[in-house]
Amino acid sequence: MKPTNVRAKSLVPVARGGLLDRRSFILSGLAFSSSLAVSNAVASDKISTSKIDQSLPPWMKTPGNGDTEYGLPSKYENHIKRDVAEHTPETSIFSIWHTPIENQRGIITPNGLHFSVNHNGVPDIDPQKHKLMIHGLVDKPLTFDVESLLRYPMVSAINFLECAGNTAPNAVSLTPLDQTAQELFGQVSGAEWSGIPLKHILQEAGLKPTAKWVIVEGADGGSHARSIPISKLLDDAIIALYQNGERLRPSQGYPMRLFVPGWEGNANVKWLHRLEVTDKPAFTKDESGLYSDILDDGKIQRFSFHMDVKSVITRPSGKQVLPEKKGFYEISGLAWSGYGKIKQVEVSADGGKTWAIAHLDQPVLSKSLTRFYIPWQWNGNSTMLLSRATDEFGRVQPTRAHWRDKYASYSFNHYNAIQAWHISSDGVVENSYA
Ligand SMILES: Nc1nc2c(c(=O)[nH]1)N[C@H]1C(S)=C(S)[C@@H](COP(=O)(O)O)O[C@H]1N2
Ligand SMILES: [Mo]
Repeated sequence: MKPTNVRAKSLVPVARGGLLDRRSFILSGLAFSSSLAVSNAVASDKISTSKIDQSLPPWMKTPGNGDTEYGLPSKYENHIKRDVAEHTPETSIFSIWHTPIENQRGIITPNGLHFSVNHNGVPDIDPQKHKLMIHGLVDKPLTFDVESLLRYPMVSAINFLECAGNTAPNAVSLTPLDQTAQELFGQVSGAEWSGIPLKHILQEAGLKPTAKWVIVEGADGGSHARSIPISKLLDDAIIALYQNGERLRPSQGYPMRLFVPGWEGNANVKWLHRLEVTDKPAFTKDESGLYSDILDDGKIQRFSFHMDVKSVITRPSGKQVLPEKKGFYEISGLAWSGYGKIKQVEVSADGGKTWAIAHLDQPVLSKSLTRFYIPWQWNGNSTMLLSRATDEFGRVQPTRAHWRDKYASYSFNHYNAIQAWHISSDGVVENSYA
């Protein structure tokens, strides 16, 4: 970008606390030529006005290196990686890897950075030996190998995937933990998933009139399994074989997984090998234990498949530091809903007293991550940044207090409350309960 060094003239406030109309950046001709350490800070008084440097950097004076067969990110980006949640030797097989959500732009998570939850480790499956079986209440039981499935017509869709336990620390910890967006929100990712609509496979097998549910089982030692209503499988569920244009990564279920758009992560059974059509749910260990929600009155909600509407500001977010007071920043984040499209994201820069509508980046897709942003001029005082998403069905994120009223105090799945980041006067961003 060419530094133009034209100062802000028409900065249009849209809410208190310094939130600006998004055209402020463009209309005022602000140019940001030098990037600052942390956050996507915009320093209007650091715009370079020095003479253009005509000397050549060393890499312009010699031929470059050879390329590699499978590309990797720049070595200068090596610090951007997944982090694994703390575990003990007893729980080490159950691993939770968080995606560095604050370093992602757009709505697609690179495959190597997709979050991952593995109850029984990551199996090493030979695709030549892997089989998918479908049996139970069908006219004709079927067995497929990977090769024959790859010959079916496929569809693709960009969807988010979120673990029911994403952001659990904010549900259960009585005081807000000082953690990053990655640690708190990193169990959600976005990808383009390609595969075979389940309805084609179910139709081929022929459903008996009593068929209502399918018990879906993975080929990991420990056999993660879930009961899924037939209606979802006949709707938008796929047997996913590709993720962002390449075959699934082992940690995402290679060679195939169930993908049920908008539904809680654990229903998206990885390393898929068996579909048993039944008339009732099996109440597997995975659905009756860890993944049933305990309500405030002690009753248990048997199934809570949908991931509800949710959002988080990813920049600035937990443990980042705003480098400059009275600086310009772009507040940016992600919103999603397991029911459909995001209709609106509101942002507050004064702790929730006033709100402005953020800009939604295209494309805004159903059951997909949606990128929002809004310009902000920080006045240097301590404050709180919040985001509140609404989906196309009018579902709005609750406050943390409302969320906690609904569930038992120790319940932690499906936490979707409004997130607040506290900004201290020295620019430190910290997780907060508004
Ligand atoms: N077979 C199998 N499928 C599984 C799991 C598992 O441990 N085994 N983990 C589930 C959970 S809890 C989640 S959140 C998602 C995570 O998918 P990802 O690892 O591709 O992000 O996979 C689900 N499918
Ligand atoms: Mo999960």
